[in-house]
Amino acid sequence: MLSSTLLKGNRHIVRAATSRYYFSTGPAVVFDLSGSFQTHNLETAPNETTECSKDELWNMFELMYTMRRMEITCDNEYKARNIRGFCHLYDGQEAVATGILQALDEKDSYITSYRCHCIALARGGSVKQVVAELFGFEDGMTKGKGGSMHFYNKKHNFYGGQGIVGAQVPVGAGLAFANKYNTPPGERMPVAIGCYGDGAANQGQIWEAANMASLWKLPMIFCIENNQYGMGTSIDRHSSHSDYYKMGNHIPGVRIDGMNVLAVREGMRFVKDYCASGQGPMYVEMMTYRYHGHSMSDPGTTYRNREEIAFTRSTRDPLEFVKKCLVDAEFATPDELKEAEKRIRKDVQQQVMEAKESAKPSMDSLFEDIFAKDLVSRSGSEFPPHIRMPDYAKSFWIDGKPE
Ligand SMILES: Cc1ncc(C[n+]2csc(CCOP(=O)(O)OP(=O)(O)O)c2C)c(N)n1
Ligand SMILES: [Mg+2]
Repeated sequence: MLSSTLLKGNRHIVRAATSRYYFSTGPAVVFDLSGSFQTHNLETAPNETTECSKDELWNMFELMYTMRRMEITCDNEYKARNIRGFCHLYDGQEAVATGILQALDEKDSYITSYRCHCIALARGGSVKQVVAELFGFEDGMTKGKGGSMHFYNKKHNFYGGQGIVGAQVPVGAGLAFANKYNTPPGERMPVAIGCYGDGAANQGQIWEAANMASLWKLPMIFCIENNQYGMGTSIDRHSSHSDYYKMGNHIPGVRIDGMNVLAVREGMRFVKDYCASGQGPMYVEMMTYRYHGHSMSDPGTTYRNREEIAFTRSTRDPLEFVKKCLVDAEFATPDELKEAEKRIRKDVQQQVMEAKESAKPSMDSLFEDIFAKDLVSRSGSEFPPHIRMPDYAKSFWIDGKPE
């Protein structure tokens, strides 16, 4: 059942602003996090209490509710055929990204899988930019040329959005290498976090990246978002074990309640401290759940039942949890929360309308922002040589049969 425990009240903390979702001032209360963590190969552990101010908690709620509404809107727009192609939604997992983003800052590199809309939103994006990208419009975060799986924001150190399962992990280790390389010896390093799913976690490339990260003591966080399922396959069917936080073997690990945003934030502060101080990488397992199917082509109910989804929603929902924390701490009344939800819903709707007013990218722009720019003919009749176009001569059909 959802429970938040307050320990004692009214301590003052101030944290510097780094973006609209990070600022915080004002009195704080202390929340109990006991039972939220399990550790592997570690002598210390994350704090089992956390201080949180009113502004911080409101920020987390507002970001998480915006994520939830944005994903629900994407679902509707997909069903209305305004969004085509792949589309993997993040609802249910909002506390994971939000807590991570609260514990890290924008100097830390972030890379993730195809389930990336909400991270793009929080790392310098807007609902309009995310949704416009899904529509394939030029106001989108990657100018309408990336789509659902390929968000990217270098200014905010967000490196995507990867369609190939697990591919982001070695790239993440490369980002960690760069962060170490560019930091003077002895100084705290920015960390890199590579998020991937339980289904990806047994891939060979991840072991290889972990080996190098450990050997070179890279500030790399191997973050497994364990939502209990790969693409239609439960962890019992696809993994010979289920203790993902122990998968680094000698690399230390932490398992965190990924439905409790305060536990994610506190746990990730601990992990960041460890990795930034030069002790090497760490494995993190976030215990979470996704409400939608794997992607839009998966109803999500053939390999799990509706009761399981309903039970998780009613007992572990990350948004209901943060709302309960706000009310318990007397940071908000239920009416204030309803008002805020109404305001956010309206704002998301408004931004989606604005996204719809954007246009398709021009034909010319299709060949911009690619490495092989110089090879491109601008005549419009030729394509860059590295793009294999259909051979119409071979695919010409006469009377329903190939020529
Ligand atoms: C190399 C590769 N193999 C297979 C796929 C197809 N595929 C996409 S997601 C997925 C399952 C991944 O599950 P998990 O890692 O648990 O992530 P989740 O979708 O649950 O977030 C598969 C098999 C792919 N995109 N890339
Ligand atoms: Mg999964």
